[in-house]
Amino acid sequence: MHRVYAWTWGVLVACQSGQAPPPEQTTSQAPVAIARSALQSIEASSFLSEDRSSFPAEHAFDGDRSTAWCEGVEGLGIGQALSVTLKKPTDIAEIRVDGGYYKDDRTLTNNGRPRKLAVASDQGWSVQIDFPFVPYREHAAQTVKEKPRVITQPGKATTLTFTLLEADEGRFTKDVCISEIALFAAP
Ligand SMILES: [Ca+2]
Repeated sequence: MHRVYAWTWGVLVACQSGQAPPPEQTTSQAPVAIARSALQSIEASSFLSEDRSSFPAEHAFDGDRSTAWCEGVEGLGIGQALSVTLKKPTDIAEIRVDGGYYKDDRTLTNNGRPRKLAVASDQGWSVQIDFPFVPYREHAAQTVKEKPRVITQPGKATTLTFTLLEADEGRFTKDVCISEIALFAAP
């Protein structure tokens, strides 16, 4: 079953019919950031490649908001997917996504942005992420702890697949981009 979350400014709200938001975590131990070195592989169904630059899947996991994965098919890339495989099964506690190309204000607004992503684990669970538009200036001011996040229950995964379900085109292109995805393990 899919659980659907939407976030407003820093606030996570469960949107499943009539349910209250998920309770705050009661553990005093915070989720632990999963290092790039814990990742086995990063792949995408397509990526944008232009004359002087390309936007491969690895750019979504390099810790740098000035680089991005951009899907590379015609139109908004609905159904295009990004997959990350960890070196061992891991209890995923949080997933934080930059839903757009957050290099700077112009880059963000010129390019396409995801509006809804599906996140599926190879261990059988999945969630959906809704993205309201967050202007660059507000987003850039967020620390990693403040970034909007999806809280899983937690769920175990070796491979996580992020699939574009809905997207908004940018001012100049329909190439949909994600600057960064951060994964956190249960403590
Ligand atoms: Ca990046």
